[in-house]
Amino acid sequence: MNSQDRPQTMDADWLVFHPNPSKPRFRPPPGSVDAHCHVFGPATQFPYAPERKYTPCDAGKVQLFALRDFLGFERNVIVQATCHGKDNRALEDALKAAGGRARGVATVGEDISRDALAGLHAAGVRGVRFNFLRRLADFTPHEVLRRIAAKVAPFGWHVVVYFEAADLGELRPLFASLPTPVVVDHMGRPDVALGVDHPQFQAFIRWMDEDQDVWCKVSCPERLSLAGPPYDDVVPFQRTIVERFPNRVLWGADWPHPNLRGHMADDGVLVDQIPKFATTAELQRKLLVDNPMRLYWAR
Ligand code: 0GY
Repeated sequence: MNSQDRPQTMDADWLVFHPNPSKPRFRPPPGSVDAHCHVFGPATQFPYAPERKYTPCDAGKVQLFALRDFLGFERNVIVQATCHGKDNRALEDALKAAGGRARGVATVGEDISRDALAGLHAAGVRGVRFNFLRRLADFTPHEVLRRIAAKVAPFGWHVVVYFEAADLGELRPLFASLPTPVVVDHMGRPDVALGVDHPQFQAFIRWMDEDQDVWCKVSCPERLSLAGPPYDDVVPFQRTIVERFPNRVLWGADWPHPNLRGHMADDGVLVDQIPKFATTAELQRKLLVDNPMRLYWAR
């Protein structure tokens, strides 16, 4: 069987998103944006990419928009997941169906034309994503990434990056060379066992201090936590970043939570974590409304 022929059915060990998340007690401020979530398939309409490293369960736009409303959010930023490769059709379809209430982050190759980028822009795409986790994507040469960033910069887009904390030192020169803002997924995946004072997390903070074009998603405690729900061991990391960089932080639920192991996150519990690290109404408004609106809806 070649990769094109791989079954589109979800992996045997795949954890499906929570069937009935709890209703959060925390009420997000009006106009709140869930700035990191995905759509998967449905595979019959939008097949998963041949080069994917995993095959998820279908998790489409209808379910995403229902969750948005249930959790008390008004908008989504839908991020292209690696299982769809550079085929952004499921993303575009969801953006168009959202009627202006969603923006997108796509994955593109360096051969993409200006017209194709303009089409993505019209659909609501405002960024491209580069993934540096080998379990998720094959290595793309840095010069190719730079050329893609140069192509999207004139559209006012930014670059979203997903990497492991240990790789930041090696990647910083690449990020510094990009002509766009850089948005970091999941706080650069700190090792929470090390604590916020450890040089690893302090290097991340120093980077954000030194480069005003770096933004951070204080998301995915469910991936980083060693303690499990309600993920209190991740709060000091989130709180440090939110209080120090209140104008460059975003939050996302990461539904449908690809590749979780051990447990499936309750999206309501994730929302109820927000006031633990964004402790004032002003910080919450910046995190959930002002910042994502500036980055995704003002361009
Ligand atoms: C996330 C995290 C993961 C997956 C992806 O694009 C993806 O496949 O981002 C992960 O496995 O850690 O942000 O959804």
